[in-house]
Amino acid sequence: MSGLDIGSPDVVVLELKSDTRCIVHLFGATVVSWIRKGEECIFLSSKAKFDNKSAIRGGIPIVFPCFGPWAHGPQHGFARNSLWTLTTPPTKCEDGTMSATFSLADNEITRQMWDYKFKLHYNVVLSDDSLKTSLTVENTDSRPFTFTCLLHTYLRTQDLSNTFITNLKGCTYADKTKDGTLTLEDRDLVPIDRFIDYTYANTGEKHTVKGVTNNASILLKKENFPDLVVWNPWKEKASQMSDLSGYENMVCVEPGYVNNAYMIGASEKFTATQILTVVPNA
Ligand code: TA6
Repeated sequence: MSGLDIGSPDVVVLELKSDTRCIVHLFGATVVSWIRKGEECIFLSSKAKFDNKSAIRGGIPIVFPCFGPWAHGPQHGFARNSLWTLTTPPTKCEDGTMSATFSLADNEITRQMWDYKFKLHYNVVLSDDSLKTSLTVENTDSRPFTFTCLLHTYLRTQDLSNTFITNLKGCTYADKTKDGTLTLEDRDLVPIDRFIDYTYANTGEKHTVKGVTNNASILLKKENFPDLVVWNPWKEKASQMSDLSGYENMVCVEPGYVNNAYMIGASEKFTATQILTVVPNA
């Protein structure tokens, strides 16, 4: 991966076996690699920057406290543009998985944008065939606040003409390629065959992304992330993004709590989880 320095102090490696590992960059607590049985499952742009200033292009960026354009700060909020802390180093668990935990608390910079006290906890768990990432939002303020959040997952694909997403039929999506027009999804399998920027509301707990690396499939399970965003910038938009290479080998399938803001009371916690599981040629 060009640009990623695995030896950097900002890089954390969870190695389960010689051919199964996950790499997390402390900038944004961004998962930048998930290799399962020797196959890379996550897309990371070869032009991604690792300057600890701009969001890493690819991997699993964490979106908080706002999905999309934000009046108080950068698009998709500050979580993916902040240096997180490794709170629990990679640890082999009794169930045979490898786990690590990261955290981000409010600071002068975040409070200038958004004057609330909070703590984010991010748990990454690697097993033989799965990668589980859980985001917990803790309101450490004396006041309630609202937020939207999402895991902006970039999956690596083999051939987009063989890439489809299941279990969206009957859901309504805002089509951001058509000014947010609300549309009913009537297809059993959603192809990735054009510029796509769809925000589906209240989808099911499970979606399969067919035709990813090595022509396997990835089962995406989500808990407390009611919505799902699907994005591929396609040729024209991709050519306008200086840090994106290879739109042909990626699809973003993003579990989120984005259609409605979540109101969290003082001292309350919110947790949402994504579990990605590789399903060999089904
Ligand atoms: O998740 C889809 C989306 O909101 C698209 O509209 C596009 O903006 C994409 O995220 C990437 O956003 P970024 O700020 O990372 O360039």
